Amino acid sequence: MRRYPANPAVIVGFGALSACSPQSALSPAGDEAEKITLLSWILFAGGAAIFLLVLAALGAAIWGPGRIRRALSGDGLIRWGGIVFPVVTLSLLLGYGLWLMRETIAAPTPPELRIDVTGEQWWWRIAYQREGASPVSEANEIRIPVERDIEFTLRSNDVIHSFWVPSLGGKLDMIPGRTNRLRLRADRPGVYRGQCAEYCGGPHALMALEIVAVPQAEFDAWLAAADQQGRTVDERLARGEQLFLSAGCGACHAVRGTQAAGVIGPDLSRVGGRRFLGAATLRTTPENLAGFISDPQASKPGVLMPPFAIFSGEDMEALTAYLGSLT
Ligand code: HEC
Ligand SMILES: [Cu+2]
Repeated sequence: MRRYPANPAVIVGFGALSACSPQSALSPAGDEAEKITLLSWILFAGGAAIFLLVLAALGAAIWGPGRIRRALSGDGLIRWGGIVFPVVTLSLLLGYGLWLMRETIAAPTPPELRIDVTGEQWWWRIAYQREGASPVSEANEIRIPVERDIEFTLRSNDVIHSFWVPSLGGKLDMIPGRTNRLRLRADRPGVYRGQCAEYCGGPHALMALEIVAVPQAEFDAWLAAADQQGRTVDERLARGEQLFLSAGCGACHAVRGTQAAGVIGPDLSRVGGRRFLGAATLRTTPENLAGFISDPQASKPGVLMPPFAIFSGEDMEALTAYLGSLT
């Protein structure tokens, strides 16, 4: 059998990575997540205590004096330790967990913002609901104002997905034909990474998302700018837009202010302003845009976008410059 060297650098490295990971239920950045962190620690501590107790009983059963060994092998231990103890502990924990999470399920106050999130294979369709105005379509990156109660309306268009941003709160399944609601709140600005938490086929592991929490004023300005899209562009960007429209990208993608109004793929109206492409798979750079367009399978195997290896170098430059300008 091969033994792995216990390299302290590796162990310390992993420890440090997990401690500062932005996707961790143990680094909460909001009320909901704090409750879950508390519950997690209670479960860890309780689990550890029971584990030690079982080890102690095992040791006593093997090496202990005859009197203790007889007691451990009797019916009493099975009745009390095997039935009564688990039933009581698990019932108390269930009650405590439900009590702790009651506000996530039925919030007493109306939300300050509603965002619809629909699971798609393998990306996230997003719509910001606005009072007195039409919703704003987006994809994959969710902006929210800090210190506001946000209600996420979770649905699915195909199979079961699960919405989970651990630093902000619990996870909730997205089930075809059902609408689930999840309340989250970010206490401080930051980028919180999430992940589809229910296997949904193919590149499920590459179905991540980011929630970007910003101050309210910044959020309002960002959302309002959606109505001002369709700006004047320079020659190269105009060429890029024309390539985008003539290549048929608009059959699947929408860009506000253009004829492209497809709904099969992610809305690209602000794709250049997102940190990542392909549901948090690739950094948004001109090179990655070009690579994703000419061969999406290479970066996201199984993805439902066909390859477009039809563009010359110059055309691709114009196309990616255009997409990058959509912020
Ligand atoms: C048949 C439908 C279809 C066509 C046509 C299509 N795409 Fe896509 N595209 C998709 C789907 C589906 C995704 C989502 C991929 C994923 O992340 O799973 C996608 C994702 C993308 C993304 C990443 C968006 C993001 O925010 O993650 C870009 C950029 C993109 N497409 C550009 C293009 C361009 C440019 C064209 C035309 C040359 C094009 N697409 C044509 C279906 C299509
Ligand atoms: Cu999934």
